[in-house]
Amino acid sequence: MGTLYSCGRSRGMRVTWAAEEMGLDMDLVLLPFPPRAAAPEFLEINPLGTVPAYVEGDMVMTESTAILHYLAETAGGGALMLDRTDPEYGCFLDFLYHADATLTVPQTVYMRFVMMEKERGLEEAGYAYMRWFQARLTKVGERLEGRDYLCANRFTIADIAVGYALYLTTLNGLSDSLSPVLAAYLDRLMTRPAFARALQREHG
Ligand SMILES: N[C@@H](CCC(=O)N[C@@H](CS)C(=O)NCC(=O)O)C(=O)O
Repeated sequence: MGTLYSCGRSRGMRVTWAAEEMGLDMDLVLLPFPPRAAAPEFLEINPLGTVPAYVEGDMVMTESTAILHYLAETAGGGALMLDRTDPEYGCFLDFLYHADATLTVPQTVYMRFVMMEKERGLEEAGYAYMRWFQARLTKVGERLEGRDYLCANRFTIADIAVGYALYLTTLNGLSDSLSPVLAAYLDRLMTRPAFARALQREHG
């Protein structure tokens, strides 16, 4: 059994949600935010101080989407993935990586400069990243026209990875950026019992 170090509602929620979908047991260690400053002992596990960090034996993983990929392959029996022979396999990987690099990172820059560190006087940069994020929603929006899930007509970890990026808008006030198609998709994901259990596990 592995151990997940995380903070409530952080990108670690991708992992707690996936674990609930898979019925996978893992220890969850919740840290105060930001762990880099509030839990300095965590730097011994992840020198970056970021969450999530997933530890299994000697292995330490610190990228939420890579952890999803690893668990879906090794513990989930492939049920939440597409096989590499699937015609949509490339598309599946593309959305898996798109989730953090393109859809989450610009929101974190917005949150940093507009919400958390206003005193730095970089709000304009934060708003520029907000607009960047809004424009980048086009690809998932178009993909979900007429589809319930991103790939192969079924729920996969690509939906968890992208779904978390959309869920983040409900925490940072950017949910008006979601088109009706994206808002309906997010609702569909958030009503999954495993999503509710993951929230419950993180917050009691
Ligand atoms: N690409 C990494 C990013 C990890 C990351 O930056 N996590 C944020 C929380 S969502 C964090 O730990 N921030 C605190 C900090 O930067 O010190 C992932 O997806 O896991």
